[in-house]
Amino acid sequence: MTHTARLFIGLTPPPTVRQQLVAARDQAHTQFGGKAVPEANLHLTLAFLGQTPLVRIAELSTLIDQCGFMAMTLQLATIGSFSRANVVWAGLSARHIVLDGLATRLCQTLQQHHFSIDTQGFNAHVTLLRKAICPAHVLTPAINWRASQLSLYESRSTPDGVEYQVLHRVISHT
Ligand code: 2AM
Repeated sequence: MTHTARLFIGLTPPPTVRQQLVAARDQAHTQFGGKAVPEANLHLTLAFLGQTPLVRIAELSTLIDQCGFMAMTLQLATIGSFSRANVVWAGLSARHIVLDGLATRLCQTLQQHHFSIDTQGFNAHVTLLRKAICPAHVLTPAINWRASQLSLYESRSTPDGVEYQVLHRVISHT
């Protein structure tokens, strides 16, 4: 039997940004209902790998170290939803070339190394609510996020819901 873990790579918000995301989440929850994403789970997914052999985690961590991650500033200024996935999210006001480049680079590198990866187009967002949808609107106040932590996460199902554990991180101080 191959032992696997459900993995993804994402940006981890610092505590100050997390608090602002919680405020935006609570405001959206009051308006649109659904199920609030726990504060500890708030993140921005860059690449979703799904079930991955545990023996490949060290190799994956090295590839993440080598992907050239540099801290970047993101402005979350919109609230919107994916109606098919039934989630409400906070998103960017415009495409972010550096962020898009990082997602593309990660995806290409992982594919070159034969990791199976979800290749649906990258659409940067932080999921705030599940089982809810809403019309697109402006997030006020906007959230300025100096994104300096890139993480390899394991997603685990527990009786209390899904939990994300950081298995590896890259911190950029630039
Ligand atoms: P989300 O970013 O919209 O919340 C762990 O499941 C994380 O990976 C979640 O943040 C989830 O969606 C994201 N994700 C991206 N592609 C996924 C996929 N094909 N299946 C499950 N989760 C996916």
